[in-house]
Amino acid sequence: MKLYRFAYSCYARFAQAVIDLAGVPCEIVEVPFGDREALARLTRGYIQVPVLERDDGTVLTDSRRIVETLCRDDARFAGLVPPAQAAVAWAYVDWANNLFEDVAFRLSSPAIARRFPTHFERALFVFIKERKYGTGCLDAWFRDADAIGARFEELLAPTLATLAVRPFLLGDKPTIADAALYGQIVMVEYGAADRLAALPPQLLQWKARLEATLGAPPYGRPAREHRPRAAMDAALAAATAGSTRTARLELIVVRPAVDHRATPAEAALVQDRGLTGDHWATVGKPKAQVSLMDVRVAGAIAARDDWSLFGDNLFVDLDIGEASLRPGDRLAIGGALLEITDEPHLGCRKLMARFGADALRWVNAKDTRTDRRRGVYARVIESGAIHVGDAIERR
Ligand SMILES: N[C@@H](CCC(=O)N[C@@H](CS)C(=O)NCC(=O)O)C(=O)O
Repeated sequence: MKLYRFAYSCYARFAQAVIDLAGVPCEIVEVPFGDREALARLTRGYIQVPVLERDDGTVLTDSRRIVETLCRDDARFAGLVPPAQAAVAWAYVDWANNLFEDVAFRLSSPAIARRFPTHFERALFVFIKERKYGTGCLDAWFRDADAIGARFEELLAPTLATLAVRPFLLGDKPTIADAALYGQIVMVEYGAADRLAALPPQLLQWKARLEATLGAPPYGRPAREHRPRAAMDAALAAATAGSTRTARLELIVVRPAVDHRATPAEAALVQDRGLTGDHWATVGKPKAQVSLMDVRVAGAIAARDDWSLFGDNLFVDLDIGEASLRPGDRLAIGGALLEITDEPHLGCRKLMARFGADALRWVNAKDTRTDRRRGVYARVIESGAIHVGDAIERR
């Protein structure tokens, strides 16, 4: 099945979490906020998310209808609404997606508006909100963020009391109620991460527990911190001044599916394909079988725990700028041999969604483009095993 979503959408994330909790494979399709032509064609005119396209071709809209239908028709979802708790589970879902959402979206929307990659998308988001809530509503919500935040905490208090005494909302296992809360929490993380971080620890502990059952972390989330350009400049300058290059492989990131990540200590590179288990090895371009990113740049943008969000495969302590690495140059890592290609690698809307608008501008800046801050693509010339810590040698 395919789930169409916006990354920030609480309703889409609710449906996605339900599907992931059931362990059902699902392709996530990121819908550009400003271009919903494909969505409108698929649904014959519905342009909100989520939309679910099932394997038999049927199309479902509206998160409640999607989740109801899956839990009713498909045995794989049965455990997510235990019959003895069906009433309370659905009541919590409806509370989370209505009353609680009404506060959570006001808290998140001012920053969500700023995170769209195009002026048009930002303007469209503001236009839609102002049409519904009046001119200047986003500015007012930004101004009133403390009061809205206080109401958010008040509404969340009973949930936190429950999570202090049991692992998930209705017991030992996650249900649709946890999925609905997760949708709201991801939206707030997207738009007001600092408010979330300031909440009592049981919420973040629950979130980590739930994410551990959703699939390989970090699960398409935004980075914990969006740094301003000056901070990235300073961090890169400090890293460059302080140490010599180790020419070692520091991190391996495998992407088993869209938004899913694994960071194994060892992996295999396969000739003319890429990293085993990485979905790009089957669908990627021949000149972009694997991507390499400089750890100094990655460290300037984000904490190490967030590096896998870049979507690059090999994090290397190596100068990968054009002056030292030309297309056609070869690098031996572990038992494998790579060849640098001329496929351009630039930051896109996903990078902005995860690391912020400043990070996107910073990696794509024209005056430093030849440094290849975003990374570089390579082909696999010889198959072989690679390990974190392997030396990287030019051949
Ligand atoms: N009742 C619907 C609501 C869906 C909804 O409001 N989706 C928002 C994203 S969170 C959307 O698509 N908005 C499009 C727009 O504002 O133009 C559901 O639960 O799926």
